Amino acid sequence: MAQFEGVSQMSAVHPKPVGLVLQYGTAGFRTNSKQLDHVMFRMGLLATLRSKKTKATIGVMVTASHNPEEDNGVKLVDPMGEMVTPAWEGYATQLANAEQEGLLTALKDVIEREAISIAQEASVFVGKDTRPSSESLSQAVLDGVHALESHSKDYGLVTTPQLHYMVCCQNTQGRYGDATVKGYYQKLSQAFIQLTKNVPNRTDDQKALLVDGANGIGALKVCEMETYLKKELQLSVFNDGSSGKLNHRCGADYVKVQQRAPTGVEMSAGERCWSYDGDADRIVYYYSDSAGRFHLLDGDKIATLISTYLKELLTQAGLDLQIAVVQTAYANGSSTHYLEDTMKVIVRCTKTGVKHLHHAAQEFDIGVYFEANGHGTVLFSIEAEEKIQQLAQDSNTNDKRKNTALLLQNTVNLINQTVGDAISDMLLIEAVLAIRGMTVQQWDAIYTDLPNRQLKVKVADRRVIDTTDAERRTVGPAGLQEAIDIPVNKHRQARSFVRPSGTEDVVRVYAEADTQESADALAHEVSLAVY
Ligand code: 16G
Ligand code: ZN
Repeated sequence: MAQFEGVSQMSAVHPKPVGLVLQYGTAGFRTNSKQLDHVMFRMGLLATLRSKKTKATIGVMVTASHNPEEDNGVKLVDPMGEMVTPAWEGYATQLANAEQEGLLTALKDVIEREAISIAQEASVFVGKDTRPSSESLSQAVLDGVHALESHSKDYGLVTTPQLHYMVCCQNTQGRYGDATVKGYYQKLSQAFIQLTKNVPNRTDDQKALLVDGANGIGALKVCEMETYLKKELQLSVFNDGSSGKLNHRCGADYVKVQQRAPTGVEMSAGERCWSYDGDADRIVYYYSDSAGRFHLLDGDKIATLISTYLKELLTQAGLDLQIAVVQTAYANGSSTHYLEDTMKVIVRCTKTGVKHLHHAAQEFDIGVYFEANGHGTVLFSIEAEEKIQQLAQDSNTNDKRKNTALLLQNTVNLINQTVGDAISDMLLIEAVLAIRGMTVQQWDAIYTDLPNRQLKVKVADRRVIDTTDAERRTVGPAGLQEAIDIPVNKHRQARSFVRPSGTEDVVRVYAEADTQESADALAHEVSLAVY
């Protein structure tokens, strides 16, 4: 078939290094950018097949998020903006690893197994982050799409959540919004302005924020967004990519793991600051107090702030909707306690990786999910959205309930439900702080984090570690869990777990305890058990 000839010809331009084996991991393929050209071309092919199969637009995002600038990566976005299914992750691995002469066979195998009609039209949206390698790698994706004679739309430089949003808008015929970057800014900024317009006496100080753009796409896009906000937020953007290196000593991952401020941000005591990661799907807040102590407000604090706000609104509106918070093993023990015991909301724990949290959050009327690293969003069920809308339009409702329903409606519009979105999360957090008249210190004081420490351990083969109970315990190799339990039992309020990383060739160790010294010692003792 002509199409397969096109694939053969074009794949010769994007040859696979013989013997190279890569795996579609937690967040797609991710490795040194020099090894990825053939993978990108093949993901263009696979996205086209997925589009033919689903009869919908599929997204391909070229990014390696918080990894160093030299790395790159790629992930596929399914029709509603969600991650692709496990079977297709398997096809992605199969296609990426087929040697040059076996590519057509591998491709035809997917077509056969999925009973794909090759004549079906296809459409693929492509986006990329600001890494120097992203330009040519996204061209390789487009080459793959065109080799199968499919339609493509190249969004160029966008954040990962923006691409997810475009895919969802396109496949819902605009019901979710316009599939344009401008449409995205308009929808979010209007919702933010509506939410904050009745907040009395917001001073310039309350509107001012410092931003660490991680020298990446987030910096670029938040500046674009700012013009739509009509001075309702006043941002000072640092690490905007004009001089520094992407994610180097800055960005959400650095701040969270190192528990310190990024370089390049001039913060004074009490000022609200936040950091994005390299593709702007994560956000963490922080400030330093008058004694110069650094305070981090991570994904757990964000989930608490948002779920408290939503729960209050639901009570005020008299809406009987079930709200739950989804976390991972990394969630600080204090946050889980606070949510369960004080807030009385349902808390679920899943494995690391957005797809797991997203899936769990879909089971509730309102599912707030955040990883401690700052990746998260809120999902509203169709029924929940309908109930909110009915109440907002009901002429028999009293003014107070109606206003609350309108707040809820604008909150829904402000949230990018397709995936965690640092720009949308930031606007939501700012709106909640403004509506509740809270300072960042008051937000921080809702509960006190247990001191914690994360370490990485390099081992011969990290895959020998097998976990259970949402990665909170190990079941292999034999004896490891017992070796972890011994030091855990020696410390107070202690918890620790280990898991193989899905993005790096390391084992991750997490420990928390009543003091920083204890948490550090525990992390160290547990890493010795892993060797
Ligand atoms: C990826 C995941 C993130 C997870 C991280 C864990 C997505 C979109 N991203 O960045 O959610 O926290 O991996 O990395 O799923 P690790 O397995 O190396 O600890
Ligand atoms: Zn990211």
